[in-house]
Amino acid sequence: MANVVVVGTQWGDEGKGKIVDWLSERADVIARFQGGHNAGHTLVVGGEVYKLHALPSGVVRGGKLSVIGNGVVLDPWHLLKEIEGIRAQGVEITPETLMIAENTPLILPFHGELDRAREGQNTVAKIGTTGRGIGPAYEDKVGRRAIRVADLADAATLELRVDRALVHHNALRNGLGLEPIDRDAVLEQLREIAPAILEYAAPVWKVLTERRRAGQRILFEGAQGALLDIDFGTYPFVTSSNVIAGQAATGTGIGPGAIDFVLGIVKAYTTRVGEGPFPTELDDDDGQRLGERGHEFGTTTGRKRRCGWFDACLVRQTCATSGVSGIALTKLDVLDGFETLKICTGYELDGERYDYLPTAADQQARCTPIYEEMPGWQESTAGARSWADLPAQAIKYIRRIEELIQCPVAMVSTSPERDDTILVT
Ligand code: 2SA
Ligand code: MG
Repeated sequence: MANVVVVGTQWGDEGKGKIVDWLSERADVIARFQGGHNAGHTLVVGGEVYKLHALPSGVVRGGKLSVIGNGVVLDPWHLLKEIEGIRAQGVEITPETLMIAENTPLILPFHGELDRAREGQNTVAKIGTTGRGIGPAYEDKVGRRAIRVADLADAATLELRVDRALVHHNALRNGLGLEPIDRDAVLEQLREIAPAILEYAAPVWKVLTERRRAGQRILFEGAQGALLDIDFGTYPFVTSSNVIAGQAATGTGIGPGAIDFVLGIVKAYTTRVGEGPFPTELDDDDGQRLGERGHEFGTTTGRKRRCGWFDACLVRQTCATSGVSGIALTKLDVLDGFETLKICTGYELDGERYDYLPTAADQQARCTPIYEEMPGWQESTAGARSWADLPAQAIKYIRRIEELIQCPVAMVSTSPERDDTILVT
């Protein structure tokens, strides 16, 4: 398969990191196309654990080009720290192995402050963000007042850009009771960091086009999940970027025709962090058990994730909006030992049956799941590497999911270790 996009099909934390790492071995270029360091991908390679937030997962493999596309919002200070940490683990990162699109908007310290100030007010405005300034940075991008990587190269442009941003931000901060921004301090910080960031700056759209023409394979690495998509997610409890597969094209500057396969990552149950509707959420022993067995704590913020049964209705919907070609089912082993498993096949709302999640927030909040029950399995599926290693009931569960979401299973992952993967050919 030539160019593959990997996207989360739920609310993030589906286990994309491992799959991306696995696929990156077969790719030449690995590109991030949205989000920022609100992502958290944990990779386990040869027993070594790598925690990545802003860097594409490809960096831990030698001989690959990792790309941060224009669809990303980049905190330059965070990035340099992350590079330093990964280097300390023995990984080589150079301008030949890492490129940042010149038109990538930056996350500045005042974006994080604004994000946290809004969240801290604990009013109706609370989203449960990661507090990393993601939303405010995207607001500035769309508001045409962002400072982009290329702006770092010219002192006069940088001043103009900072002034443009501050007009807006100081007015906003005044309303929130925050101190005005120290213009000179911001400029100084940016000038200081500019050379280190510019080292990696490149016209990514051009590099990708050339690489593609040369027959190289590109892996587009999504972060978060489709239900956090700014357009198709559970708005307003979403992240501020398009997360769905179409964004891989606009977030890097390559046409949609370049995408050969969309791999949707699907966790065998459901989790979510932050506020917002979650029809199959469990706050009983089963939910507790899913969280404990699945180690459901955020890689970025350490927050405990909300847990619930598999929602086939939602995944059918996200497979459609991302045009998923096939799915990778992850964390099946977390379900080992359950007496009975439930799968949500649709919702009931005001006496009517829905085969999709309605868009209106009040309706989303009131949807009650319609469940189908299946017997579980008592054997362990952890580490299974072929269908023959799986109990019959587990195979039935996978096949039922496939039917309900109307999308074929391309692979099954049975532990965080990269080789514990069953390929469906
Ligand atoms: P933000 O910070 O503006 O993007 O937050 C908006 C909503 O998006 C959710 N969100 C996430 N949900 C799950 N995983 C995410 N990334 C980290 C990870 C999470 C962590 O992959 O492990 O470590 O806590 C992620 N990023 C954003 C967020 O919870 C809000 O609901
Ligand atoms: Mg994650």
